[in-house]
Amino acid sequence: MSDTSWWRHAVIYQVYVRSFADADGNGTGDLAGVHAKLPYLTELGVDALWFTPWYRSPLADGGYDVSDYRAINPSFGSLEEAEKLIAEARERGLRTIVDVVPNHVSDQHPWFQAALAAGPGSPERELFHFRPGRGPGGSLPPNDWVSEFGGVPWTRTDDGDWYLHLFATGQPDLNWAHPRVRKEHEDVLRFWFDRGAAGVRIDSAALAAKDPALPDFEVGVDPHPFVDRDELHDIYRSWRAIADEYDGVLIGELWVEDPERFARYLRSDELHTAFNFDFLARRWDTAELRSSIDQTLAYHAPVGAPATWVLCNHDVTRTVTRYGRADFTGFDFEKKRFGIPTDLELGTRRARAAALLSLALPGAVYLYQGEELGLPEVEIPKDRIEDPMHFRSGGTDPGRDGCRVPLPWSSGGSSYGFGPDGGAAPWMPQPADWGSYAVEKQEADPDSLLSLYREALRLRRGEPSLGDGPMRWLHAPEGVLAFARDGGDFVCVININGRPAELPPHTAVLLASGPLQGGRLPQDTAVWLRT
Ligand code: ISL
Repeated sequence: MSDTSWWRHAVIYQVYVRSFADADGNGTGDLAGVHAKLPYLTELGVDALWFTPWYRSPLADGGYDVSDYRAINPSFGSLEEAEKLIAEARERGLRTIVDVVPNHVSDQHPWFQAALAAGPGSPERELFHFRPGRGPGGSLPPNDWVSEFGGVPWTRTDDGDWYLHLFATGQPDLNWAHPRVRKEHEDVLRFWFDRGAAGVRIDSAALAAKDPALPDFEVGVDPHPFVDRDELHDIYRSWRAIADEYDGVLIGELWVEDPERFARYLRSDELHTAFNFDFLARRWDTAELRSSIDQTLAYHAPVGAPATWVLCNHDVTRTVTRYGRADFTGFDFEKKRFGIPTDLELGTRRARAAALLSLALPGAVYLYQGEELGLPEVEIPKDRIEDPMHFRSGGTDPGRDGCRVPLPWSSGGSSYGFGPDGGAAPWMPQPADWGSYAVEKQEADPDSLLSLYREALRLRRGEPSLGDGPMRWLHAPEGVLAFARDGGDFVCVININGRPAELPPHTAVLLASGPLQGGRLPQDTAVWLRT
């Protein structure tokens, strides 16, 4: 019998296809590469694979600019390969999550090309947000909104009309008030559920609906002209009806700050679950992390949705780097700059402890590829940066390529095993010490981060009380957090910023993120205990 609530306690591995494994040696990761590594993923012990967009795309924003949802990007493979991959992964117990991007398409999408060709006032333009400009000769953008990537979110076409793009110029926003836009996305959902997808990750899920008047932004005015608008709930209810036909899961990437408004999407007739980004934005501090955990559990409980724990993804600074930065004080999107001093040894100790913490908390966990290897954020040479965020910041923000560097599978070779030896150089350069993080090396080392993840995931599978379910805080010394699962039989203790701590009496160590000191738990270390 299929477990329809698997997503409530799953560990979902995020595959950034372009950087995972390159089987054909063209420098870009591909589906054949993922297929070849299915044994690795099975052995790691995750439950599902979430593929960042693998569709046809000019890759102006790493694939979040889709030109055809029903085709695989030719540099990644074919639709047949995707179907085969979904089926074979499922045979190994790995479910597949696909990514859909309702807010926008690529400027190469046939709809947008047709809209450009058809000209101002045409029905083709109604699928997007085209407007005349303001000011003399319409030379100013139609409103004062700011792009999510920084700068003006409007681009003027040759015929004088402007089009809205909340992200890069090559990502025109769709008009969700248009029935064809709704219908098309419903068809796309069915297309991928019919091909075996177990769920859908919904990109920028809070942005798709817009105030049709596209008014200037006014601070504090509710509703916001383009964030978290009520129209979205109706859209996601129709998606849920489709997902339910397939027992499919809807996972929202929902940037909604107010926890109560966030939770409004998590309902039995809307989204099943959504990423919780609050946790990864917190400083390495007991009070900070505890308050994030308490708040997360508090707003999920009343709606009956499981919490989720995300330490990293393809948009944020790698965990070991984040936790190794003395000045890390919260969301780093806006604060990213070149040359930030980082203590990677410290960051790695903390990332190891954070892994055990997040895997012991109630709910589901998202694991971004390379986190299990402790990869650091890479500082990409300026002339190799591709991320539109870098360019829209005027070149001050390094952008997000530094967490998207092709994985090292072997200690040597021309691309550290990412592609065949002698194949094309990886699309993003790998740093000189990349081989020291290689899978091959970590597999042979019982103390590696990969070995820690494997063991933690193995234990988690054998502990039915982990994942979804209650937890109870235990008394702990200052700087230390301790909580029990499984009616008290399973305990996680993490020393965040305290003195070396005694372990609770009558407990046996199941797993530790680092060495204990004379039986005591040092700072930046977590332990799983059986009482
Ligand atoms: O990375 C961010 C900087 O502002 C986030 O706000 C990010 O833009 C937001 O999380 C939405 O991200 C998603 O949609 C983007 C894409 O670039 C990201 O990679 C994706 O995760 C546009 O499709």
